Amino acid sequence: MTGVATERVNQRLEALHQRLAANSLSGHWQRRERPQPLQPCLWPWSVIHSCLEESGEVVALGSAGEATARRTVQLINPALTVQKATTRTFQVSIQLVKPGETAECHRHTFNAMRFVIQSKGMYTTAEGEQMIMEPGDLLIQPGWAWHDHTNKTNEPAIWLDLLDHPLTRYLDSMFSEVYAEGVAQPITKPDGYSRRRFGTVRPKTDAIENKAVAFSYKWKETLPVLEKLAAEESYDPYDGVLLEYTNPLTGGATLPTIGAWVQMLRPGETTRPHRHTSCAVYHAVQGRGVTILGKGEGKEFPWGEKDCLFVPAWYWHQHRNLSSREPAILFSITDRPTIQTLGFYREEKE
Ligand code: GTQ
Ligand code: FE2
Repeated sequence: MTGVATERVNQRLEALHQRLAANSLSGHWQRRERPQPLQPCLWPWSVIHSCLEESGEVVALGSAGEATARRTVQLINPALTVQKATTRTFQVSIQLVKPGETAECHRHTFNAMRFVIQSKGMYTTAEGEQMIMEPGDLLIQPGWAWHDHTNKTNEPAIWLDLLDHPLTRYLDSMFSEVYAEGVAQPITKPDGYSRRRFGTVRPKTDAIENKAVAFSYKWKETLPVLEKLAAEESYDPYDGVLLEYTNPLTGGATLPTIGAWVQMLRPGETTRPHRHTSCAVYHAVQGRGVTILGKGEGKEFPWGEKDCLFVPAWYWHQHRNLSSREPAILFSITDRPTIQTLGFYREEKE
């Protein structure tokens, strides 16, 4: 083509781009803005906790005036400040309810789990059932279950909120309702109602209608499983002694969108590196260690008790327990159920 012909084509191309844009169209050949890739991120507990404590002094809980419906400090991924989210699909926040307070009753389409950090008999009521919160317990309130949190003890209660809220917002399916008949719902079910009906030994029924039910997993039952499997050397080279909190109805993932896992790294253990197309947020329950991200010249993320660490999808990672005497325990949540359901799950092992 001659210089003049090329110039003519360029002019037409420029005009075409303008016309496409003016009509909400675009050419495949046109560049788009790439979203920022998610980076690893560590949130030390000392910082989370001091901010949470401070919020306890200056942020009122409730529905009046400036008060907030939930007093939480949210883990924000540096690449997701606009969305105010921990990952693209789930949110991890740390909630504080002080003595005498109630986080008022409501329900929403997104699912919620709570991993208890500090509580001496605080409880959440879900669908009319009071569920006591003890450190290490995991509670589930599936979408559209009424829930409120009441602290009648004389100690502040703190836990992790694990929510698929960002995914429901992305899908335009986030709706919620405030309970109209009071701050807390009435307790209408006896203690242990759900555990009796949905545990592994349960009434024989042909059809369980719901896909998810309010439930609680007790730490005093989980910890001995970790300890005994460790003693039996029943471990995975990539994850140590790894347990999944299975959905009581399906036996599958904890929630359709988020899996909750807990793992024990035996004294001195270093897991082998692997990577997968799901991401995870870890919370150290006990012990001290380091997570090595990347292969070869991996970057080390040291963690201690209660610290939180985000490991993005497709990052090589391995964990090391820095103690030669004590086991380390990591609780984690992962978007793997979402990724797997959609057929995007891949894994590479070294
Ligand atoms: O405790 O019900 O962190 O509805 C965000 C939304 C906690 C809760 C959060 C919620 C809750
Ligand atoms: Fe809620």
